[in-house]
Amino acid sequence: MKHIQNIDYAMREFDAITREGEELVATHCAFCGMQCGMNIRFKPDTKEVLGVEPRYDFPMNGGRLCPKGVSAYRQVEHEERLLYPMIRRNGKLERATWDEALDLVASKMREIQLQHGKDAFGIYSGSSMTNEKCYVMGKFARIGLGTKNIDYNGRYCMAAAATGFKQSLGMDRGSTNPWSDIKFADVLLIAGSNTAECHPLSMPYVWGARDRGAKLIVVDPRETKTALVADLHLDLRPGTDIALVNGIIHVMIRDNLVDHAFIEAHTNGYEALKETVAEFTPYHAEMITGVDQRKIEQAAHMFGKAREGMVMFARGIEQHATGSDNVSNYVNLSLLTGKIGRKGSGVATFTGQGNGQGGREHGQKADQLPGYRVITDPAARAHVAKVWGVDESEIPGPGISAYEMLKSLGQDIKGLLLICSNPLVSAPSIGDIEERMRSLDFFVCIDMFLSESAELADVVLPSTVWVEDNGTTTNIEGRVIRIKGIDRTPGESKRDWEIIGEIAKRLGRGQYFDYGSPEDIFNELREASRGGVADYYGITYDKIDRMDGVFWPCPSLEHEGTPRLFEDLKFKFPDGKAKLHGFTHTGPNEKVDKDYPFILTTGRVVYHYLSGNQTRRIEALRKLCPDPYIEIHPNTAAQLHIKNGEFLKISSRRGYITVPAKITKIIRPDSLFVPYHWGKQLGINRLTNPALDPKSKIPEFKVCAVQIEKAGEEDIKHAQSALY
Ligand SMILES: Nc1nc2c(c(=O)[nH]1)N[C@H]1C(S)=C(S)[C@@H](COP(=O)(O)OP(=O)(O)OC[C@H]3O[C@@H](n4cnc5c(=O)[nH]c(N)nc54)[C@H](O)[C@@H]3O)O[C@H]1N2
Ligand SMILES: Nc1nc2c(c(=O)[nH]1)N[C@H]1C(S)=C(S)[C@@H](COP(=O)(O)OP(=O)(O)OC[C@H]3O[C@@H](n4cnc5c(=O)[nH]c(N)nc54)[C@H](O)[C@@H]3O)O[C@H]1N2
Ligand code: SF4
Ligand SMILES: [Mo]
Repeated sequence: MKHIQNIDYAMREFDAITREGEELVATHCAFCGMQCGMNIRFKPDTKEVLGVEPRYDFPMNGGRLCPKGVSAYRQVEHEERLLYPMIRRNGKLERATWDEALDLVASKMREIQLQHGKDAFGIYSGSSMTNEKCYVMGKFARIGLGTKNIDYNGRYCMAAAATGFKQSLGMDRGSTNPWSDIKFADVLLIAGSNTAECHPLSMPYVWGARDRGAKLIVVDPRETKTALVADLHLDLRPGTDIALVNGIIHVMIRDNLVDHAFIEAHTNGYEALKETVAEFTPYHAEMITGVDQRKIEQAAHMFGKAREGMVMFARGIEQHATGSDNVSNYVNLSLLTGKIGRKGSGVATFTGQGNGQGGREHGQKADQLPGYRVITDPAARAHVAKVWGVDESEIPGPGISAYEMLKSLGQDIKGLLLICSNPLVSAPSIGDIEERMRSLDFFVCIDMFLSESAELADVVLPSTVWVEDNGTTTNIEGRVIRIKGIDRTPGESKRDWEIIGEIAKRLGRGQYFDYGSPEDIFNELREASRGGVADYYGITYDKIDRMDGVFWPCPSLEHEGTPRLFEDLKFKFPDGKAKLHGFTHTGPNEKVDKDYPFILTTGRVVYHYLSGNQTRRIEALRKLCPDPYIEIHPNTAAQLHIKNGEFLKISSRRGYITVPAKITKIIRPDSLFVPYHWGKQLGINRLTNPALDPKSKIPEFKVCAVQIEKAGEEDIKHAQSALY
């Protein structure tokens, strides 16, 4: 029963061809939330990995991979893999045995907790791991270590989308629709997403819709490759999405483009929203956003008049101090026009990390238990305690969010376990965070490459790469799929869940983590999530194989999963109605002024992934984009007499870096863009503003105030020493 056929392609009938002396394992990409299907070729005797090919039998990507996908396998045999545990001795990381390293970790955990209390040891986790590993991390924090302080890198990524969806729709699954629905839209509004570079395999869906006549509206301060092909590009000033959307809503109400019957039957809050947007005439919106008012009128008509339409967005609207409200305001567009719950109508955020969806559902969030349960809810606690076989009182309460945890290092948090994240590149204001990390009493890091963060650890434990283990991830659509691995553990490396099990054993809690396989973990996760919002109970490994993945919620073994949410127009609130919220424009936390006159925004390039700890090591990718740069508009460059390639010193109130100028019309004259995949002296997060959205605690990565000047010789030398 394979019910979702996403991309049509002629080659589906062809099976992958296996050459003599090779075997294939059918798995998914290590990188973004698309989770494209791929076959990894390997030698069955030595388990050496030889190459990769796209899978034709997985509907999401149907025979295609992006540049990161085709090179992901090059991590596997990489010479810089961590192959044995290391302990810091006399200031240097030195080879140690597993027993030495694990004994030290457990004894330091005990010591710190005894001296400073249970919560003084924190866990900082990540969503590039399988559901099974993310689940184990949440459980280990609560009943292995007994700390309330666990959070994860998804706080920087999906947190605002999650909070925004909850406040509008009552629940969060990144997309209300399967990706196969996109091509049935008559209009696509894509905001703050560099789709072509960050979710390249989503582009065939966008083009599919356009082939059927759909209009494309792109909202982005930069003329990205996606904006280039748009019917309408709204090139707003970074940090002004609320004003822009208010302008669009104003026009939709004024010109009677809203669906009054839908609003009446299925939403609350319309009158208050109407009042909020009353002052946002297109002219007023233009004054704030810098977008021509005629384009705002056009967008309202294009979206309002279409029969089916999808609103899609990503970090460009989410990584703001008003991130959750930005999300809800974009969701308002769908609700006001009744475009939800149908083929071709709905809302979606582009999930970032490979398991950015599943990783935010099963308990590694500070305030959450498996199944998207709330940790303060007595019924949720009782359910999970029963599955875990502990007394409910043993489960701590909510902890602090990722950036708040980093700010507490050396103070409330004396010891840290870091797994699957590299905050010394990816957190805001890394200059400050580095100092705090150095002040920890004890710091252990689990990674497969020595990251900028791992370099500071007291103990480094080598883990395996994604294709050396089995498990599941949940993709951008909410589809649970299987990651299949090759049975190999290079050197002395171990799988994350095995390492955590070993630590738990040494803490006297081994009985709760005594799993034989990822499938054992998944079967426990199914029970723990049962009856929750993200109900995985009805999903089994076997069913995933049979159905090309299963969409949650899937509450029983007979249930076929839920590709499309809200078909019955019952939203997850007690009265079944969605909530319209009105927001007034407050703007970014940090405004430009005469000392810091430019808006800096940050993001990605197609060739690198996140902190770059994986992709900067892959030669094929590094060659295509070796170093960071700053995008600057030709007019701005001319005014400041800046030449292409010239080194610029960019400063904010928190720090500075020096990188070469890339003069390009892509960017607005009042704004600058720097990709963030590098650390140390090339880390743009030395500058970014750590202001958090109070609702979701996502940092404002997308706007801060900076100044630029031609770099002096010393700064250029310092920068050059880190360039390739
Ligand atoms: N190549 C590549 N792909 C990736 C990743 C990667 O690192 N590299 N990471 C994955 C992950 S974890 C994530 S979260 C996603 C991120 O995917 P995206 O969110 O698409 O990527 P970003 O480059 O962070 O930002 C998207 C766009 O937001 C725009 N933007 C900046 N400020 C504003 C604003 O105020 N308003 C609006 N409307 N737009 C704004 C930027 O110009 C940029 O084009 O990508 C995933 N895919
Ligand atoms: N300025 C700025 N900063 C940003 C953003 C931005 O747009 N602008 N985006 C933010 C976003 S959306 C995100 S998602 C974060 C991500 O930032 P990070 O959390 O730092 O992301 P990664 O680079 O994926 O870090 C993962 C680390 O774990 C390792 N790793 C990978 N897989 C595994 C595994 O299975 N097990 C173990 N043990 N280790 C593994 C990798 O080698 C790497 O060192 O960055 C955020 N920071
Ligand atoms: S689009 Fe995403 S999942 Fe697909 S190959 Fe590229 S990085 Fe991998
Ligand atoms: Mo992300």
